[in-house]
Amino acid sequence: MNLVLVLGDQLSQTLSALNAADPEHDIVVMAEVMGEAEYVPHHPKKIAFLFAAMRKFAERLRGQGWTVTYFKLDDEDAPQTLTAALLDAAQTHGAERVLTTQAGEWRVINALDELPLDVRVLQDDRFIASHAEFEKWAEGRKALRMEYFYREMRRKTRLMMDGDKPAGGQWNFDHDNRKPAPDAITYAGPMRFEPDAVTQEVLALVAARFGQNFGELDDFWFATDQHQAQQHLAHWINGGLPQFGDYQDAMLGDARFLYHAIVGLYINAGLLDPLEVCRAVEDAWKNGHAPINAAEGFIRQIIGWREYVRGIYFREGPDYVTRNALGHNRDLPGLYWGEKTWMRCMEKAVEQTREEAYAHHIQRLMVTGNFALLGGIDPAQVHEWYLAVYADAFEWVEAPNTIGMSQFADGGIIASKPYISSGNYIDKMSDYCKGCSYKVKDKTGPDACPFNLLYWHFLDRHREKFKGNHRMGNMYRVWDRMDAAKRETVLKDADAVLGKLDAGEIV
Ligand code: FAD
Ligand code: DLZ
Ligand code: SF4
Repeated sequence: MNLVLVLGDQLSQTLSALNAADPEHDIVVMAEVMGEAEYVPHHPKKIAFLFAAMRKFAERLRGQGWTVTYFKLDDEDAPQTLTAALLDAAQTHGAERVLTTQAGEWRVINALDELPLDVRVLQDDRFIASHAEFEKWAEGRKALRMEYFYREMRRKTRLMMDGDKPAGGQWNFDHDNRKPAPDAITYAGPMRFEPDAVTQEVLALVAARFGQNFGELDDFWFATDQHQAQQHLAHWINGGLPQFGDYQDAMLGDARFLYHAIVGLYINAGLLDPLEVCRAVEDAWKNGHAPINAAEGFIRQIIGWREYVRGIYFREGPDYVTRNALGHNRDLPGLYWGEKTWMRCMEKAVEQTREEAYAHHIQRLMVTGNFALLGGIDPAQVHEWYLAVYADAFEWVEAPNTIGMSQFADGGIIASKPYISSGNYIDKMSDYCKGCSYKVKDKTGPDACPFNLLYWHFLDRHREKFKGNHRMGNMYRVWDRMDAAKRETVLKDADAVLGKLDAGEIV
């Protein structure tokens, strides 16, 4: 008899560990444990989502004839860690062997590795590329650029292919995307679900145990099972997908979701299958419901970016999250946890993060991520913040996005240049600047947008590192052409902003 460990982000009927097990003899183990719930201060909505989805998944397995040992967090004598839960179940059932699908975090992989039980780890085949395939692709390449990997994945999945050519004659239709924020949004946003009895019980537990964590628990609306997640997907394909590409990078203070899919949390937890999601999107394009730039842009995020960052996480190893190529060491300012800021873009991005456990990619990359990078914040603290506050955050996907793409802390494995911008970009893509206390047009002085000041400060302080990067040559030429006195003022004003961050003053 085997124990079959199913983690909170492995809620898939097709999970390799379940496929390898025998419902007649083997016992599924699922555990809500403090060890997972508090190693970073997860957003209460994220914990509630996972616990409710775990409980419902366990019930579903039972309905299919599986025996499930399920540890609830508030059970008397509940184990505190995943390994303790397995040892407890092993003793109760006299089991010596554990089947498990590889976890999405080195911390958990290593802990399971050290168990005094025979642990058989199976590949997580919910992904399109295996570790071996990614290694084969990466081997011998000077630079691991997502775009080339993506083409391999298109060929492998046959998604949007016309024979051996990409549909529409191009692999990438991004030049049709990235439009600035529209005046109005025609999509009502993600499907919202009334908490059922299971979810309500979990909400009460989370309120009692994690109510102090950063994040609102009220107004919980996430899907918590496969069926609901599929309903939401159909709703988004119908209403959101057609304009997903156009406004993918736009930001609006009063429209938190724009045309985004809000499927990351469901796919990552296992409620939706990534390939099935892509096929549904491909069908919508084939039926003429969605334009090619929307369908291709979306599919690229899933079979391109999502698979690619996973490949990097496992290739780079456990020390990836500690990298700090730019030597940044400033503490994460309190404004990330909701303290007052005068920067409207940051205020809005953090506010919706607190309320929804969600912000879209450009808010993460070009607002909160950009500010942390320009401000020289310690990437490990930035990483922990992203891992804690988003409902879709698991280390295999969060860390490469934060450490690599956003903070350039891996020295350029993922990004060929740092994702930095002045306030100008934020102004172009959003309506944030109109209501801001700072003036986006001011380059120096007391009202100058902090992004404008810190942008040049970043470039100036990292000149040695980036002077040879031909993609940044233009930025340095503009800086060098600036009047010397003005450069001095910019650096002085930027230092004042950084000084305020260090002193814990409002910025
Ligand atoms: P959409 O914008 O509608 O995109 C569709 C899907 O494509 C997403 O659900 C996701 O599955 C996939 N996708 C898009 N971009 C990426 C990407 N860069 N990497 C991996 N998958 C991608 N994504 C996570 O799933 N978990 C994270 O913890 C996470 N942390 C991030 C941290 C930072 C600093 C940044 C810049 C990005 C991060 N992302 C993360 C990527 C991206 O921001 C989210 O996937 C996306 O915002 C989720 O919202 P959505 O489902 O509405 O996505
Ligand atoms: C994120 C999370 C949380 C908050 N709680 C649990 C839990 O109690 N039990 C569990 O099995 N999984 C949980 N998870 C997800 C795990 O942390 C996740 O499986 C690993 O980080 C690997 O991705
Ligand atoms: Fe953000 Fe600067 Fe615009 Fe204010 S002016 S919203 S700080 S980019």
